[in-house]
Amino acid sequence: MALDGLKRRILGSVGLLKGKRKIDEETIKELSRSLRKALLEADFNVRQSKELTERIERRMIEEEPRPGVKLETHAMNLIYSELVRILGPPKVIKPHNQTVLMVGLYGQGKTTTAAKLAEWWRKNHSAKVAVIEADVHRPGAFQQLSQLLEGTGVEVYGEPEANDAAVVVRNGLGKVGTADVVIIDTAGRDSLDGDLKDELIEIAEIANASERFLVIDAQVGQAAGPMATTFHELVGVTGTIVTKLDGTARGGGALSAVATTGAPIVFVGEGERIGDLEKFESDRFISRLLGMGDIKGLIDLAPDDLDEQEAMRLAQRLMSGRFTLTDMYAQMEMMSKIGTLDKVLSHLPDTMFGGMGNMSVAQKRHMQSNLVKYRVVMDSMTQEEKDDPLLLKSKRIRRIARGSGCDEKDVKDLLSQWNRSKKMMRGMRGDRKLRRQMQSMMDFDGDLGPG
Ligand SMILES: Nc1nc2c(ncn2[C@@H]2O[C@H](COP(=O)(O)OP(=O)(O)OP(=O)(O)O)[C@@H](O)[C@H]2O)c(=O)[nH]1
Ligand SMILES: [Mg+2]
Repeated sequence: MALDGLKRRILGSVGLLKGKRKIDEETIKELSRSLRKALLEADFNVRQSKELTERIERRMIEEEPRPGVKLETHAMNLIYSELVRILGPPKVIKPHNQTVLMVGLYGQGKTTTAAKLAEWWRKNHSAKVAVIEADVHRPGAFQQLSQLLEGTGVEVYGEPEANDAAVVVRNGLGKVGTADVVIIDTAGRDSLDGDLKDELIEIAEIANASERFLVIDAQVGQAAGPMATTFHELVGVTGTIVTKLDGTARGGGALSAVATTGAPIVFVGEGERIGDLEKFESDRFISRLLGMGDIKGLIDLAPDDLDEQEAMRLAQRLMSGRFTLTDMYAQMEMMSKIGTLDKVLSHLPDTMFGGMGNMSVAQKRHMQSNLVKYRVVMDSMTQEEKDDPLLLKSKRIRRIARGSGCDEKDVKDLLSQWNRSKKMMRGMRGDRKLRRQMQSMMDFDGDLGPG
């Protein structure tokens, strides 16, 4: 993952709090200075770095950590929530009736990203997608785009011999404008000179696009802010796409651009191939960036009565291999305590609950009502049975159903749910990447030092 440098420096800054029980003014100042330096080095702009650290400083003074939460963890949580705040809430883009205009400077990845986006919508939403190549300046642009999309079923419109981009856009819309999503790729330049400005304004007017995406190379650095402002003034940027996050240790510049335009990051590019596109979710991005993992986010969202240690213990149990009904009960209880399943699921690795993150709203509701039922059933079981559900034979299942006022089917459903979860947990244990992730989350509390 990119932005490794920032992570290391933030951890280093927070490490200043190590072993401290109470926060003093001097330490806060030092932390603040160190954080600001970390942000600047990751290409956040000066104003933004200042605002961010001032907010964190103020919150460090005003907000007490929850009982049992270490100062370092507290600081980390504040930094996390402030970074997420900068990036704003996620943007929903409907896969129909959508015209997307791609803009950006020379070589940032517009054409590649136009193709990636087209394929993303086609594949994930079965949308009918077309791309119009409106770059009449770069020789071979149409060919580049066609090659990227070869064999995907995305329609490509272009006029390789044309020299008026506005005409190409008008013709293209006439030809493929009925697709669910139409993406328009435009020309880039070293800087936005007069000609390109006029051309872009004209295209934007004809396209009347519902989204205008600014494509920024993660390496752009401090220049990102002013560049974003210029494009924003021309076309009104609605979304930011950061490319080449696979190849750089920075990227703060792109984050600055977001703060400048207010246009959230919608996707990130992580490679040259057509599939190397990721939908952007700020909380996941930041927790990954800070190496906190997704469980950490879950804990931050939990109400005070869900104690942090309990959650950690549960995570550890889940990874330990033993998985009793009681463990599943705890897992369910934790989820129901937190209340909205959605929030929890969005913070867990997909694998952990068998891709529940992809469940529909109706499916999630169904799951929530099951939780209540299962709990009643389990209250009628002995401890032994909960520890080893395989002990339950049909006669006993009937008794439990009667005792809990449920149907036999409910008891059986619970048992098969347990069976499925157990298999999933086993699968998780075999997932080395996930294990490592979980391990680092569990170590997180005690291990905050630079490096
Ligand atoms: N590693 C990596 N390379 C990328 C990514 N996105 C684009 N590229 C590469 O960056 C180079 C430029 O990409 P293009 O899509 O042609 O950029 P552009 O903005 O259309 O360029 P112009 O049309 O010349 O303005 C190509 O070599 C791409 O393969 C990415 O996410 N990761
Ligand atoms: Mg291009």
